[in-house]
Amino acid sequence: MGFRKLAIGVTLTIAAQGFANVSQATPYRTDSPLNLVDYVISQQRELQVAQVKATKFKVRIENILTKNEFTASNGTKWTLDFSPGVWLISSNSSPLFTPGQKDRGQGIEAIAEDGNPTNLAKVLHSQKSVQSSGVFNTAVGATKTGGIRPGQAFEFTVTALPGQKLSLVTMFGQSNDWFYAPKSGIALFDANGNPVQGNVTTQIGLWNAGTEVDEEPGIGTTQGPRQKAPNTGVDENGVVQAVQDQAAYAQTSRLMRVTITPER
Ligand SMILES: [Ca+2]
Ligand SMILES: [Ca+2]
Repeated sequence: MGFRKLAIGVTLTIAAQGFANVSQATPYRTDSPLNLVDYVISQQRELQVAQVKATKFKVRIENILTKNEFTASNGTKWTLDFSPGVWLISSNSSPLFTPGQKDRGQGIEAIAEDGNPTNLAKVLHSQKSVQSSGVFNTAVGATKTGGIRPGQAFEFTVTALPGQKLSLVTMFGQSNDWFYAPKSGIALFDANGNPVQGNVTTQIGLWNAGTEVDEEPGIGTTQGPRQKAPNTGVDENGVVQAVQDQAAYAQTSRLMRVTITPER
C-alpha cells in the first residue's frame, strides 16, 4: 500500500466514525415519521396535564364527646367545645407553625386563646403559598356562629390539585392557648394522585401556642369561657409546642373525628 492509499483509507475510516457518531446523536432525520409519533405523544401528555382536574372534598369535623365528660381536680365537671377556626389548602407542609419555633404572629394566638379566627383568616388570604382558605364558624344545622359542642359538627368544602394538602386550626375551648391542627398538611391525594377518603383524625395533634401560661383545663379563670375579656392571661415564651399532658383530652381521636370525602 502506497502512502496515498493509506492516507485515503485513514480519511475514510475517520469519516465513517464521524457518521457513526452523528448517527448516534440523531437516530432519525427531522422529516422522519418517528418525529410525528413523538409530537403526538407530547401533545397527549400536555392534554393529560390539562385534564388533571381539581377535586372537591367535603371536610367534616365532629365533636364526639359527651356533655360534662371531664372532671377537674376540684370536682368541677366540664364540657369541651371546639372553636370556630380556619382551613387552608397549600403545597407547603408547614403553612401555619413549626413545632419548637416561635409563633409566627399571624393569628393563631387569637384562635388558641379566644376562638377567634378573623386575624388568621385575613393573613392567609393574602399569602401566595396558600392556594385557598376559609373560616368554619357555624355548626351544621345551627343558625348562629359559634363552636361545636358534643354531638355537633363543622362542615366545609375545599378544592385541591394532586400534591396540595389541607390544614386547619380550632381551639381546645377550655384552655388558655391550646389548639388542634395537623403537624404538617393532611395529604388529600395518594402517591398515584388519587383522592384520599376517610378518617384522618390521627394526623391532628394538640398544640400549645406558647402565648399564654396554662391553667388547669376546664377551671382556669383566664381561659376562654371564664376570662373577662379576650386576650386576658399571663404571657408565655411564645414557642409552639406539642401539649405534653397525657390526659384523655390530649388524645385527639377520643374527642374529635375529622373525615374527608371526595365529591366525584
Ligand atoms: Ca400556653
Ligand atoms: Ca386567656
